[in-house]
Amino acid sequence: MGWPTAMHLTAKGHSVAVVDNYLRRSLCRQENVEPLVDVPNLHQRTVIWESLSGSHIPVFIGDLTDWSFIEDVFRRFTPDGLVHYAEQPAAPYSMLNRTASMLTLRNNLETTANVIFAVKQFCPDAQIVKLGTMGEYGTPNIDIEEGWLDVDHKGRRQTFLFPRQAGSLYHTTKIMDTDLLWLYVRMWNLRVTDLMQGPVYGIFTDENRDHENLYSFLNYDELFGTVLNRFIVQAVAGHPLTVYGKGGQTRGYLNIVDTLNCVRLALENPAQKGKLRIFNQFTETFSVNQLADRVQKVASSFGLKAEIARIENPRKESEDHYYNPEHTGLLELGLEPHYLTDEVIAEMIEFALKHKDKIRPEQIFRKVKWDSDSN
Ligand code: USQ
Repeated sequence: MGWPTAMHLTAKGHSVAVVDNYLRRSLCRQENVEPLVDVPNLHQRTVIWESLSGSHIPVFIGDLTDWSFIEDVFRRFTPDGLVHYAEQPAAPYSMLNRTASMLTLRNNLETTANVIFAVKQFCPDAQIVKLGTMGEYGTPNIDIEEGWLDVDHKGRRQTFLFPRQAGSLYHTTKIMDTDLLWLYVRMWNLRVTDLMQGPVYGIFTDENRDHENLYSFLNYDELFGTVLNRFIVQAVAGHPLTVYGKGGQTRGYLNIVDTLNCVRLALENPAQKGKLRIFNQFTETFSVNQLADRVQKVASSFGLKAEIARIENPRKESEDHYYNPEHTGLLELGLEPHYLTDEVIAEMIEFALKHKDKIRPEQIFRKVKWDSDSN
């Protein structure tokens, strides 16, 4: 999401620099799960974008867990606001084995802590927009509020962070990030927006639509691919759609176009100083079964069969649960949702069909069991 966000913000008139250590690319290579379409490196992408838009985006390649690197970045480009995406982003990867778990823990917590310290030192008025996850809340049997819960207890009342109970180590690091941010909002009067995002789908944005070299990654493998993107590629590859367990797992989803708008709206309408503002970032909820049915239906209009397979769930999660999360904050800021229509699914299928020869079916399901002994 980093590169699409950078293009989107410059297209809206903001000055943007990007920082990356290619962690996701290198983990994908290490695990032999490449995205569907290879994309150029950031230097090459910025040259293409500058030729199309006239916007120059400085690139800093390095690791945000390295304090001397982050100091250097903030000295050379001191922002009014920053978007922190610098995390190992895959729940299944975080449950792969001990090495992957430790990498996720170290990377995600250290980058968040370094960002907090850098903001305090170099730009204490800048807002941190942090990408959290709806998975922080888990699937509780009560309505999920937008970040906070009023608790009445023995005749007294206080507002607390909404109870959080995640289903993977990755999601748990995001809970820990929220706790770190909340501590330093209270200690140092920072301004922070924590975006609890659901799974994102889609490829095309206003900025990349006609330029394949500017696309974001489309992973369809079991480790880095999210469910809808996976189902689309599976339908095209003739692989049965991999519904885990009963398929009643319900999540809040959003189109990549809405993700970019949510992040921009949060930046352009910053949280007050001393406030941790939390938004639930999704536009509609679906169960896995509903997504599989939708993909099956649209795939059939392309002459694709798309069988649905209910396979043993490699994860440990509720497969049949209550799910009613609030999500009004971003709509109040002006978000105009792009919903999951049949046309959107069809556009994704067309994209996957165009790249059908690059699909490697062995990437689709490699049976990473979340409670496996190899962990
Ligand atoms: N699922 C299937 N079949 C598949 C893949 C997934 O049934 O082939 C199910 C999963 O078991 C889960 C649901 O679909 O119940 C969503 O899984 P996912 O892989 O699309 O998403 P998840 O692992 O939860 O993580 C993704 C992103 C993560 C983001 C999160 C938002 O990778 O970065 O934080 O979505 S949320 O899920 O709301 O926590």
